Amino acid sequence: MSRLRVNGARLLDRHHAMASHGATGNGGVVRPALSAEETAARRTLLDWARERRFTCAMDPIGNLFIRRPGSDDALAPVRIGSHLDSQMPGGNYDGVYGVLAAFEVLETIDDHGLVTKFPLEVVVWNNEEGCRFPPTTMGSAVHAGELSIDAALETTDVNGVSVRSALEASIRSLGKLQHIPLGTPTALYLEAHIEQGPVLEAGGLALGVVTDIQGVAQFRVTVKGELAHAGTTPKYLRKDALRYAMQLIDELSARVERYDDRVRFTVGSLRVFPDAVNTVPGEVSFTIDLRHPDRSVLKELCELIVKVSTAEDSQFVASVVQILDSPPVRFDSNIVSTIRQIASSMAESTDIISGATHDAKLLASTCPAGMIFIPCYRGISHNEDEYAEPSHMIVGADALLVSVLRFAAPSACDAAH
Ligand code: HGY
Ligand code: MN
Ligand code: MN
Repeated sequence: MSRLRVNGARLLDRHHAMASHGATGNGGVVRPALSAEETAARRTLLDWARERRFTCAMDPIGNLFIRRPGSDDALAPVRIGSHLDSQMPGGNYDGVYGVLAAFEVLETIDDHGLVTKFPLEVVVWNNEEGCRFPPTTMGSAVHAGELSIDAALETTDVNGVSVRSALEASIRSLGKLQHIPLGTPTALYLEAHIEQGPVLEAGGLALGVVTDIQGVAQFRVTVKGELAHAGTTPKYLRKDALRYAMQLIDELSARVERYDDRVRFTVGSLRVFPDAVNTVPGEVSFTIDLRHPDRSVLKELCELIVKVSTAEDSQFVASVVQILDSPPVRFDSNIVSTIRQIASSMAESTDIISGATHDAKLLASTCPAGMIFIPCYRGISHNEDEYAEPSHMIVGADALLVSVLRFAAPSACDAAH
């Protein structure tokens, strides 16, 4: 059998079809978790899977599992996948590339009638982005037992819609699904994803072997001042919550970024109450997204955030709630070395630490896991200009295919290599 490789044309066709769901007309998508747009993307994938007679299942938090049986079907499955939800707006590669590369792997194996010892499952994790319903990686965190399903289901978006009601509405449009319990075992998990950073492209590299995912902590800081009239209130009487929040953000970013240039500090959301042009803001809340690859440094920086934010002040009261505490993770060394050997035999590749977080981080707490990166244009992501070369999309899927066969069907793998 000639070396097994994916059907690149089919992968690109399916990628083009998927991009229609939530298309903005500016090159990207708005496909928030459990929205009509993401539900349509899920339905499209499930229909492709049903044409293949793969079985389609969902767990109680809305993760999808598309299964092709193995010769020893009682074994825990080898799982590959990513997410279909996007930022608002987002690009056409973050998450969806990994789902389509995984589905293409299953189709290629099916096309060649290969029998794998392990069952194979493509997984679509629910709400990886966490922008509609915080936190990020919600579905995989519930699957891994790191987030309670009740807390997740009760989470609401800015319009007060809960995950529970959005999930119930979405399920009604997905067609017939088997229902499986939470936390079913996984033999091993692999995820293909765009790098979302500049390293691979700058190095002229086609594949990244992900050794670690850096840690991420997220906070919401609330500052209370006093509502006042914009025209009548002199400066000395004002308790302008926005002014204080701005000073706080300046101080926090200066102190955190003094640590080293690996720190990533982002204030991505700022809410002002009452958000009126002629009223002095009485309350402001802002989020902090803090990242670092070193567990102890991240812990120290989190303590600094809380200490500085809640420092005594005669006029203002500031409170901090941590919304995510996700330490760095190192992937299983056998998985990493296998991917490294396969990737280096296929293309210019290198080891890399992921700056973005992924569902694979949560899976790594339940089974051996690993990731394969492909470059993206100028490292742009969470942006409609996100772009990956078709040739990189295909070689990434090929590396995923050979890696899956190496673990799930060792005998067939010689043919694939
Ligand atoms: O936040 C992240 O790193 C991911 O893209 N959701
Ligand atoms: Mn992603
Ligand atoms: Mn993302």
